Amino acid sequence: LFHYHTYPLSPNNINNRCCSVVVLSISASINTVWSILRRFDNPQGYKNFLKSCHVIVGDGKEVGSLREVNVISGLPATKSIERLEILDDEKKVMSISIVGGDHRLNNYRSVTTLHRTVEDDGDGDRTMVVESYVVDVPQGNTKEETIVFVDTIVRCNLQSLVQIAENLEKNKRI
Ligand code: A8S
Repeated sequence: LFHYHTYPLSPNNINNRCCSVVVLSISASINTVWSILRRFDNPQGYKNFLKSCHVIVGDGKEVGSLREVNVISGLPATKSIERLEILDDEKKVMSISIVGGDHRLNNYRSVTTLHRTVEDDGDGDRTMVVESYVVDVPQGNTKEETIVFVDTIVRCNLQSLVQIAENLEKNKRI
């Protein structure tokens, strides 16, 4: 599954592209986590920086579907147009690319994969979520600044995914 997190970088843009990866462990089953993550039509279900989302092309499940997301106020952007690149219910892989919007993240692509792991201390299900991305370094910024900015957003999103999945899992057990 980890080969999904490799990106072709051509020699002529390697200097102004950057990539990174965020990994978190979740105390919930892979199916519970996937049920939240797979909703291309509802990213605001766990991403706190988003206020709304509309699918504008496709059904939100087929590759090539487009969504327009509206960002909460206070951020350096108001909206983003995003394309579904991979949605694999069997392998639990999702990938999106950003194709428009009024932000500075050009040629952004991310891949999120889920991995079943075992609990150290008990018999509960655990899932590891791995999200990697590649993006152009905006004019006037360094690679390091770009990675700090994007890692912060991705980490916030995944931390929120952890909370929601763990709550859903607890409620299922009752
Ligand atoms: C995601 C990942 C990212 C989203 C970023 C990096 C974004 O929605 C926010 C601020 C921006 O400046 C860019 O998986 C953009 O959502 C929160 C509007 C794209």
